[in-house]
Amino acid sequence: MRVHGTCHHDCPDSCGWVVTVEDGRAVDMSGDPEHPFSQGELCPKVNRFLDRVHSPDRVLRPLRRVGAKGEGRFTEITWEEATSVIADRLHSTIANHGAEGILPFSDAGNQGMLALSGISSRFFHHLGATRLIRALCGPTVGAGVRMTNGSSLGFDPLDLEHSKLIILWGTNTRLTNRHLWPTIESARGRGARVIVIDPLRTITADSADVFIQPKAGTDIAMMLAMMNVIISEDLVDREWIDEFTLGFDELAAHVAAWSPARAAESCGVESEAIISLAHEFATTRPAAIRTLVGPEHHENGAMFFRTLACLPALTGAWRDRGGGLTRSVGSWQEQLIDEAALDRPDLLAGRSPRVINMSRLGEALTEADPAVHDLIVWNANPMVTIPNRELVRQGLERDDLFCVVHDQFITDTARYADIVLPATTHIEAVDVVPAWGHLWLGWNEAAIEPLGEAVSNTECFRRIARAMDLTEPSLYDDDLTLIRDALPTVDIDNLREEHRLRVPYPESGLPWADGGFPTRSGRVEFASEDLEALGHPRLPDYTPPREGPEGPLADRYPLQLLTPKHHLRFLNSSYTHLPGHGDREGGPFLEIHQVDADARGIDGDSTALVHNDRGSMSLPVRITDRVRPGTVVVPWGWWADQHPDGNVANSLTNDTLTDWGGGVAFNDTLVEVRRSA
Ligand SMILES: Nc1nc2c(c(=O)[nH]1)N[C@H]1C(S)=C(S)[C@@H](COP(=O)(O)OP(=O)(O)OC[C@H]3O[C@@H](n4cnc5c(=O)[nH]c(N)nc54)[C@H](O)[C@@H]3O)O[C@H]1N2
Ligand SMILES: Nc1nc2c(c(=O)[nH]1)N[C@H]1C(S)=C(S)[C@@H](COP(=O)(O)OP(=O)(O)OC[C@H]3O[C@@H](n4cnc5c(=O)[nH]c(N)nc54)[C@H](O)[C@@H]3O)O[C@H]1N2
Ligand code: SF4
Ligand SMILES: [Mo]
Repeated sequence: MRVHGTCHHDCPDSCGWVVTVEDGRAVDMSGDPEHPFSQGELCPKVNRFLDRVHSPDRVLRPLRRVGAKGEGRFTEITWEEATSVIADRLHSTIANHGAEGILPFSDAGNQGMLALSGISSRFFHHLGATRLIRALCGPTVGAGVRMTNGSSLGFDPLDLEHSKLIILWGTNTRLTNRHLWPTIESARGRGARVIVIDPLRTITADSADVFIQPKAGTDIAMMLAMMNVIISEDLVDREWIDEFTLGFDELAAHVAAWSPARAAESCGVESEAIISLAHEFATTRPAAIRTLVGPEHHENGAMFFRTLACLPALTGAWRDRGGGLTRSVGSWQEQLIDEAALDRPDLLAGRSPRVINMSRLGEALTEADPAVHDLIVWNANPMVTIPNRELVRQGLERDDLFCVVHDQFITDTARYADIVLPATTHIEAVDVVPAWGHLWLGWNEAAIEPLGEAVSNTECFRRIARAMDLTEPSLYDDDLTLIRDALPTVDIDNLREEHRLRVPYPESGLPWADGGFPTRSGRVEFASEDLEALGHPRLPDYTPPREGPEGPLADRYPLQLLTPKHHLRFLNSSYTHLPGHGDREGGPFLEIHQVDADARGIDGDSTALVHNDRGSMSLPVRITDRVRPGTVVVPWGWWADQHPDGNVANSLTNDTLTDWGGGVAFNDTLVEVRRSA
């Protein structure tokens, strides 16, 4: 039997796959050649997905902790025992401290629609638990673009096929969005040029026609100077500006002060390079800017994207198919989803529980008032993925904290759990996957029965609800009912049969050619009263990060640390612990420029201590010319026991929130490095 599914990872590609099942066992998995985006290819992570499914390390029964928190010693218990312990504890927290003492914590470990929300949201709404802001990945980009365009919608990335200039601005396409690369190569075959802008010379930068390497967090200065050049040399599209934008004169006056020479000082890119970038962008048609997530992880992350979104409006790039800005297309998909029907916020019944930002988990567990008593984690591994992780660890070590983790493995986070619940993998549960890198909504059929006693996220919360004797009927809706309710306009039987459907998108491929921007003015807002009302500059503006080379900490910690996605065989914190993945990537390391290494007596055979006030870690050194002097890199995703001293990249990272949008400034992290061996 061959069963079709759609990859669930938090990855823009949402590839189609086909699982071959014999006697109830999955014996093969391969890319679905009919998938329009992934075209039969999976990636080096998911090529070995069945090893993940059948891994001897899978958690297949509920577990109760018997060792100290963090030690990772557990004993098997029944589902009945597990859910009754959880039910008793949640009831007692609600009775003694109120439901806000419960913190649900989840991310996009499985970004299927049901895995992400549905029963879990209903359950916590019904209890009146603390609400979590999930803003680690993407919301800041959307919030920034929305302040300019009123909407975060960009164009279909496959239309890059038509582009003659493609600027990959802070995205590592060949690594993080690999199935888009053939489209870019095909545009190139027809004469398109590719420019990569990144503080790190990535594998994507290696393939570019032009590589521009600003200091991280400074691109806004470069964008302002581009606008300065485009306006002062009258390379603007006057007609488009008059018809569809607001505040051009104000913007023009403002960017007049941003000469390329001034920007060059901030971002470290020569003024000539900024000028030619401006010329090329303004004089090539169609000209596209492609971006994903990386640059949002700065204190000025939302302003980055608000400013970036001004560029295509100045030059009228939106007129052309393959011109304008293309980023996550999640919002096109979400138009099909009736979120209220899926998540049932009405179950809050007029209550308005507090909200906690996931990036501040450490603070929430150690300082929140009222305190967090119970932490329920699924779809997430915060001990590896959340900044300022030493504070997260302190919180998880609290004796009086009750922690439940629902996962497929004993992750670094699960080691701190009182109860671990076994989770299915994506071939064991039905779901629908809304992609954010292309326009196909994918069906995911369950190919095999759940292994052991593993359950899907929906079933997990149904079981906890039942153990708590909750009588709200919608907590017990089955998966197909949830899918039908959440996708009211979709023919579900057809979706299931066809394995996917293309979400509505303008046939012309021109989302904004005729304006219709849903800002208050109905125009692209170069000047924004809404931003001003929120206490931000009304015009695009560059503020250097406080934890940056121009900030007060730079004397003690002169090096800027980037912790990007780096490994072909890793997907965030997943896979690092599996054979064929972590072992083949060779272990964590510090990349440092020769100049910075020499200044510290470090060479390629050294071990270095990377440290700041939040934490420290020892790592083998790699001397590199992929970064500028002043920047160091520690690839992220490794677990504690793969690091020499048990600390991970996020032990060092900054948990300051972004200017708006609720994201976090991982990349504004200053450190010092010294030789340790
Ligand atoms: N320093 C640094 N930190 C970062 C980033 C960075 O670039 N640098 N990137 C950030 C970004 S963009 C993101 S998206 C986050 C990612 O953070 P996470 O979403 O937490 O990371 P993942 O490894 O994708 O998935 C977390 C867990 O979900 C589990 N899981 C998978 N499927 C299921 C399921 O069906 N049910 C349940 N219950 N669990 C499941 C996996 O086993 C895994 O342990 O990390 C962020 N953290
Ligand atoms: N192989 C693999 N693929 C993945 C993932 C993975 O872990 N491994 N993770 C998935 C997830 S969750 C996501 S969100 C996507 C993310 O996809 P991307 O956004 O493409 O990836 P990132 O590594 O987060 O960031 C991209 C680049 O932004 C750069 N950057 C950081 N700060 C700045 C800045 O100030 N200016 C500029 N111009 N660039 C900057 C980084 O150096 C990095 O090379 O990838 C997905 N795909
Ligand atoms: S992780 Fe991304 S590239 Fe790999 S199979 Fe899944 S969707 Fe495709
Ligand atoms: Mo992400």
